Amino acid sequence: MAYFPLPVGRPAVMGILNVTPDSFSDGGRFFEPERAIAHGLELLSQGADLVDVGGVSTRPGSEAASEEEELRRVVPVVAALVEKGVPVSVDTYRPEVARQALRAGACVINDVWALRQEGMAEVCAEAGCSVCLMHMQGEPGTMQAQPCYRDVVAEVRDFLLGRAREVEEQGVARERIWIDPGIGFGKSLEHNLALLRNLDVLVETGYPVLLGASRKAFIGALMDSAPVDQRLEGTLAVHLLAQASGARVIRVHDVREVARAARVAAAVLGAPAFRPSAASTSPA
Ligand code: HH2
Repeated sequence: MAYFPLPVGRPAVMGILNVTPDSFSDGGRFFEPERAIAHGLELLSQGADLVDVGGVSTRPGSEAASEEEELRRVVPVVAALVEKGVPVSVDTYRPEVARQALRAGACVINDVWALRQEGMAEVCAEAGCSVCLMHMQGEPGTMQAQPCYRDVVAEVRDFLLGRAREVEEQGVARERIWIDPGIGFGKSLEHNLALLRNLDVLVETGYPVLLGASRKAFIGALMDSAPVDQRLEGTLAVHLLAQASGARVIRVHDVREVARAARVAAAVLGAPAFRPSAASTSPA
């Protein structure tokens, strides 16, 4: 599959697979390739539509691993998952990692730098893959120090539209482009809330919107400082509201719970393609 066709009537659920020693919520758990592959398959069985493989943590304050190390972490896991029929996206900003991951069968490049690295758009254009352009103010090492906007919603929208236009000029097909406000990437609590409250502004651009807020710090802050492994309810609330606003992809750690909730939400929202069939309706 060269690109990822989005489902209609419900958001695609993107399961997070961090093959890193230091990611903010699951760092180290899936660092061994066998464990990573097993977890990717588990995410699929829990209802993920695609699995997002990342080899470099972008948590606030993180330092990037080398390209060689990223390749070593990511490519074998991508190849193994693809071989087992899992649709795979790769969370990277490096063109060489994207190139090798696409060659191994990935169908989406998810880039927190919105394809700004030299050569990245060309690699994606040539492969014909889907791409996710994410907004970030600053860089992971320092982005949470003092995020500052005049109008966060307008600035994020304008940045994403500008990037979409540029990557289209570099050969990426318009229908392959997704956009993402980058929750927590150079944003305060109020910035995150403003973006979530006004997600329709991004949806109205016509590009499919991806939302990734799973277990992030602002959810903990709104849940009496709940630790990272106890933020499920907040994660559900944020992604279901994003779904109601029109998000087409939701990127989460807790795939089983979010996928089931999203299915119910889709029925309530009235998406015809997602009503249970007559045969499967029982009174219970
Ligand atoms: N968030 C993270 C990483 N990649 N990609 C997109 N498109 N949107 C996001 O919001 C996003 C992302 C950070 O979360 P996680 O992968 O769990 O942590 P880490 O960066 O520490 O590996």
